[in-house]
Amino acid sequence: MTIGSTENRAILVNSWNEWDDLEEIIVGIADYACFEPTEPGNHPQLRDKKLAEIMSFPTGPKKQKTTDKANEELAGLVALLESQGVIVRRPEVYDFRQSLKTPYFEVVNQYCNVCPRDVMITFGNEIVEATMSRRGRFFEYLPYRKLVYEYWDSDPTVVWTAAPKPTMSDEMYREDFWAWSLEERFASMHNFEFCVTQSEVIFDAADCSRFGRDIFVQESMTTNRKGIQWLKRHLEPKGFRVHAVHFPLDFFPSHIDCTFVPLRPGLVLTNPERPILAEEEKIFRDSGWEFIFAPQPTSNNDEMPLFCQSSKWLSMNVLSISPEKVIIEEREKPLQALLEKHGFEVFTIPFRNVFEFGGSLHCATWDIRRKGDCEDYFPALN
Ligand code: DAV
Repeated sequence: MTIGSTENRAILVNSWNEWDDLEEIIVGIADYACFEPTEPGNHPQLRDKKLAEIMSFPTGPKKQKTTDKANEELAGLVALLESQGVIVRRPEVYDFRQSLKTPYFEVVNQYCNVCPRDVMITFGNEIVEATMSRRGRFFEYLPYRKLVYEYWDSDPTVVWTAAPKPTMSDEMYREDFWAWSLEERFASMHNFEFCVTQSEVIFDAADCSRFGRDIFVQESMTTNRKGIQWLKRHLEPKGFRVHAVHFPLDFFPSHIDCTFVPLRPGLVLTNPERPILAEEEKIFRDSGWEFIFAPQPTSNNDEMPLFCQSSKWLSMNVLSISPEKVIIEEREKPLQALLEKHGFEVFTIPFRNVFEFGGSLHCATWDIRRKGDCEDYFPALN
């Protein structure tokens, strides 16, 4: 394999998969976070259905106390990572309270930069900024630019790519998606048409999962087929293989890391309510991969924080420090037991106050450097 040879380089950016020994990572911050705006690509809902009848989803900045609590838990993650010898960097503070007006859209405020995973991704020595899929997140790459410049300036082998920015005009969205009944969703679950159309290249970085030479990309509310095609044409000439993956029972898919989570070579944590399409499962089976079902999360969907837009499956949004060590949310005891049974050392930290900022431990981070090179974990594809 020619890609990924790390001989004789002062390497700052090098990460090929989700599990190798972690050396350097970015952890998001909650300062100036706002409620995500209602827009064609996103109709945020209050968790409490009764409350939702009398109160609309808020706009503007989140309460200082809410932001402080999230920052405290993010600081706990930083401390744990540092205690494990990992270098942790933070993005710049950015004022998400600013409204936006572009030639194609307006939003009253932006969102936050708690979840670098959604925006930024490292493919080996390359940093890619995703197109993003929602208006409130159009400029979310900006708080990471200072870090990107630092890596790019210091390490001449770093490649830096910004994927094409979409217009995010009305034509890019299918707004009636939000009004479909569950029956309609069930009937059309194999069409994989969601709130974004196929008119422009759209992807969020968190729909990608990195398995060395093979990259799996979920088609979702935040990544369309053109987005996957762009990733394919961009990455395959460099030696990667890019595969689209689908989870037909997930009617509101966004980001693969609560659905399909590799833990080490040969082992994926899978979501029992969102099985992968059979023909896509075969790719894994043929190369000897084992799937383990995540246990039911300790909260059901109604018990998630009031403003949290993610599902109970944030329980699966774990962060690997190495193929033997994984960080999970402290309440998820059944998951802890499962992982320990499979030989992992499990670290638990409180993180629920981060949930309404877009995710859990995997979402709130962006890998810069892990030990190891590009490996082929799918011999049956050769
Ligand atoms: O299952 O709700 C959430 C992903 C958060 N970035 C889910 C996916």
